[in-house]
Parts: sequence; structure tokens; C-alpha cells
Amino acid sequence: MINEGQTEPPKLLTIGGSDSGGAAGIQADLKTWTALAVYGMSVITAVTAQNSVEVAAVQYLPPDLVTAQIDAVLSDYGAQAVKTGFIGQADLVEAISNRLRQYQPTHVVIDPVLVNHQHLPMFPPNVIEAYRSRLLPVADLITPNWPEALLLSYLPTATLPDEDNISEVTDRLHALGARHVLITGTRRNGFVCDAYSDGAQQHQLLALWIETANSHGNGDTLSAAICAYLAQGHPMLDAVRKAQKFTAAALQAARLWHLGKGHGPLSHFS
Ligand code: PXL
Repeated sequence: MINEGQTEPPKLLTIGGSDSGGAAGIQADLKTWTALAVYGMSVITAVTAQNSVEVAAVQYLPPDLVTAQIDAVLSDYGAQAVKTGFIGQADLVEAISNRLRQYQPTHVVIDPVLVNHQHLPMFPPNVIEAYRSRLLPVADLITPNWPEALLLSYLPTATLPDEDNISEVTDRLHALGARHVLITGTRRNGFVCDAYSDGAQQHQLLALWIETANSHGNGDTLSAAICAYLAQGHPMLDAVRKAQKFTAAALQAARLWHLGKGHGPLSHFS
């Protein structure tokens, strides 16, 4: 079939880790972007050997190679929007920050991958400090879950969320340089609440909690979808709301899947 004259898609870049199981990381981002008909590119920071049960091995790429990937992509294709995911090392955070400052893409979404499924920190304190000093200042939007937001705000990760401390943490993240903040996935009687702030106004964005074992790549999908909607020209709050709907549909569609023995992926093509 000849398909002439298609309009050009927006171009997006994800900078993150490879999940060999295809559920999270750059694989989740690229599937989300394909589903939303935008053009996705990927800079790999680390290769993980993982499935739905465990992360068996991680190997980081050298900062020079990460920088070379970013240069190759942004010096030619360019990108309307960039998102970062799994980085895990302070020297990689620094290399990525340097290039984001140099190329200044229109939209930068920082998804700080800092805690594991048990909500425990995955990386040493210098990585968190590198996020604070190097990535938050270039973030249009940061999308931590509650424990990640606490870590970045110098607060104990066991703190339970309430209205007061959510707004205190949001203020701290703005003070570190993030222009918009979305604290994802706090639970509230049968609902999941994403707390959004643009620095002047806060919104509690509620959605129905979807009970499923298949939530691996949930946060990646949400932040990738926000990035896609931003690149398509939607204002930030609309992009966030649309991305919540996309992610909820992807969770709902895969909720009964048993693709692996543990926490499986979402269905991006629902
Ligand atoms: O879901 C966060 C995430 C992002 N990127 C990679 C991951 C994970 C979580 O497992 O492995 C590569």
C-alpha cells in the first residue's frame, strides 16, 4: 500500500535503561510512543537483565557513550520532548544534564527512578544529590512517586502522605528547580491520587485504583505519555490528564494477563 503525504510526527527522545522483559524502561516508552503515533528515539544508559520476577543483572554504559548517543540523535533529528528514566549513576546524571543544558529541548520530563518495589532506595546518596543539583533545575516536569519525592526532599521514605506534607514536598521540589511537579500514585480510599502543581496551583487528580499484578512499567508509561502529549502541543495539565487516562486504559486492558510469573507489563495497545 502506498501511503503518501503523511504529516511528520513529533520527535521524542527517551534516555533510560533497557528492560529485557519489555515491560519498563525504554521499551515501555517506545511502545507508548508508538501507540500515540509519535516518533520515538532512545539513548540507553544501562542494560538490565530482567523479567517479571527479578532484575538479575545491570550494566551501565560509559558516560562518553551516553553523551555520544545524545549528540548523534539531537544534532541531527532533534527532539521536541525528552524524558529521562533509569540512570542510576551520578556521572551519567551529570553527562545527561550537560547535554540537556546544551540542546535545550522544548519539553523535559524527568521521571526519577530511585526506589524499588519495596520503596527502598536503589542507589547511593550521591545519585540523589546529582538529581537534585543537575536534573531538577532543567525539569519542565518531574514525576516521582511518593517515596522518590521524599528522598529528593531530604525526608524519610517511610513518611505517610497527607495533604500538608504533599504540599510541603511539592514546594521543596519546586525550590530545587522543577517547574511542574506530579507526585504519582498515592492511594486514598479506593482511589489513586496524582498530586499536580505548577508552582501557583495544586490539583489532586483522582482515578479509580485498578487491582492487578501487572503494573511493571506503570510510571514509565505515564511519564512517556505525558511527554508525547506535550510534544503534540497540549498544555501541561491537559497532557497529564490525558496520560492518566492512557495509563489507566493500559492497566485495565492487561489486568488479567499472565505473561510472566510475576509483575507483568501493561497493554499499550488497548
Ligand atoms: O519502572 C522503572 C524502571 C525504569 N527503567 C528500567 C527499569 C525500571 C524498573 O524496573 O528496570 C530499565
